[in-house]
Amino acid sequence: MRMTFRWYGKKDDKITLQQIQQIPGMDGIVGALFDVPVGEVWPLEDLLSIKEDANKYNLDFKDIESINVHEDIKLGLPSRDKYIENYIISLRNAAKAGIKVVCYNFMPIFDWTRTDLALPLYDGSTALAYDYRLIAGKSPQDMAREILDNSNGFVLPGWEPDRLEELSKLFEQYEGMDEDRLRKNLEYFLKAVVPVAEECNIKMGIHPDDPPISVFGLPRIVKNEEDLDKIVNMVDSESNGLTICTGSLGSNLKNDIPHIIRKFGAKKRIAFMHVRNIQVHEPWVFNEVAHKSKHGSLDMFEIMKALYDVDFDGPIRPDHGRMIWNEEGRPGYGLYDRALGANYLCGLWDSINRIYGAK
Ligand SMILES: [Mn+2]
Repeated sequence: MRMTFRWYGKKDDKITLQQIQQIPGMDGIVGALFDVPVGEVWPLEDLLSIKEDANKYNLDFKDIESINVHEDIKLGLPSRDKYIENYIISLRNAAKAGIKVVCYNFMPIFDWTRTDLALPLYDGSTALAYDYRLIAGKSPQDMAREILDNSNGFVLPGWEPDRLEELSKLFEQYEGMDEDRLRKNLEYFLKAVVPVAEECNIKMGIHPDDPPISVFGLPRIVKNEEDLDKIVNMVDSESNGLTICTGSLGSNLKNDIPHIIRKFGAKKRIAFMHVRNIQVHEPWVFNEVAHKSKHGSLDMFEIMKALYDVDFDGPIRPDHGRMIWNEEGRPGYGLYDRALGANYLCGLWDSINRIYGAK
């Protein structure tokens, strides 16, 4: 596997490539072109420029998170074909730049939802949290405003200010959309892009819904094993893959992550791993924690052992970290706690390979 670190680019990330290079065991960065509006083509030269910068610090750039899917594709509007064409050109450009994995999601309107971006934990650190009781009675606009006000001045992916201005219109467009219709729209998209991804030797990896439950009445189709089954069956190709995000799927304790890894890993359908821990207090009340098993609800050893068992050889990254040591950064994406998380995952991986035999 290759250990990676999500990086927001020279302009938008205060974390430097040198800092990432100094994290033990780090193989590469996960990047994206944040300046390209959703639906537009990703220029090859911009991808090459990230790669060149990363390579200067001995870091690979083989994984993208995310080429976002235009809302018209999710809505199944006639204009979707134009955006799918653009997506295909972006995939071809990505391949030319050496990209192997492209993460995406199919969540209507919101990429992810939290009710608190800085919940104080027992040790003075802060973490992202979700509590369904705090959403009840709130409008999406209230929610969006809260997230924008608490993002420490950073733009958060999926919560770009200009998109939020269109919230009411977007909600109107989704009126009457149920899971089946949304699923059909995903299938239409996959049938168009997966053959190209396959040709380009790229694995697409759909990110689970975060949290994996309907929020504000919007349909959600990447919530559990059953949903994942339906998705991998839409197009029979290893390029039609999954991003297994343990913190997203794991916020529903009914999702057995090691089992899910073994099942889809055996079919070579895991494109990308996001590995982090969360503490689930009761259904749909959870907060993020340090990566170590003892701090949360997930058994991180079992998760890494499952990856070992299925010979996972794709990218993995520590996911959201807490804010520690007075760091002021993009919520979930500071340097310190993610670096600690990466190191913990590397430690588990080394131990597993020592105990069960290096493959
Ligand atoms: Mn994730």
